[in-house]
Amino acid sequence: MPSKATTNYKPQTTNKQEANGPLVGIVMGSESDLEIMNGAAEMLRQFEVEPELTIVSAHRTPERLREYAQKAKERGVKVIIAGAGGAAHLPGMIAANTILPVIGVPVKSSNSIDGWDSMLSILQMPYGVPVATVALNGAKNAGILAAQILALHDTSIAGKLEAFKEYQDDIVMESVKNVKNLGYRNEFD
Ligand code: RP5
Repeated sequence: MPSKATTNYKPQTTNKQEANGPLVGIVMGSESDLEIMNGAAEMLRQFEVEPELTIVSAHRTPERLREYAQKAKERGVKVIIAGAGGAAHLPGMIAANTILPVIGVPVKSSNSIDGWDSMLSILQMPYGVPVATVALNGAKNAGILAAQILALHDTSIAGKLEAFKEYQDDIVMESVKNVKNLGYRNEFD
């Protein structure tokens, strides 16, 4: 039998954001979107933002969608990332029910026709209800964009984004060296 102390144990977190509730909500139409949408969560963790992540289906759980979108702001969420495939109405319908910024991720899913269906469903929002749409399967960029929005009011996240930019520069410059070493003419560097 575990002791009372053991059963009452709750993991302590040093992450201020985790203790205060999620700043970013990641939702997706189906568990089958998780492989792609996990990219957004992984990216955010690189900036020490622990998002919440769950399934909300525009078509299969319309009431849950409404409740999630309408309660997100009062729960302290600042940005919502929504991903779906096929007839991808989730990001748009989330945006219809909140004033929080919504980043849409078109997912190439089992029911997609090449992903264009999902992309256009998310991209072609009518006037008044914007969704910031990233590339097909671009969940990682959605994570970065969400971090950039948070960084407007968080110098710690801003610093991590600056470091990330420098890292990307370093990676490309490494490739420049590699290609030059292969013997290609380059009088620029
Ligand atoms: C969309 O339909 C989901 O977002 C998913 O991309 C796609 C297929 O869903 P499942 O049939 O795999 O649950 O609503």
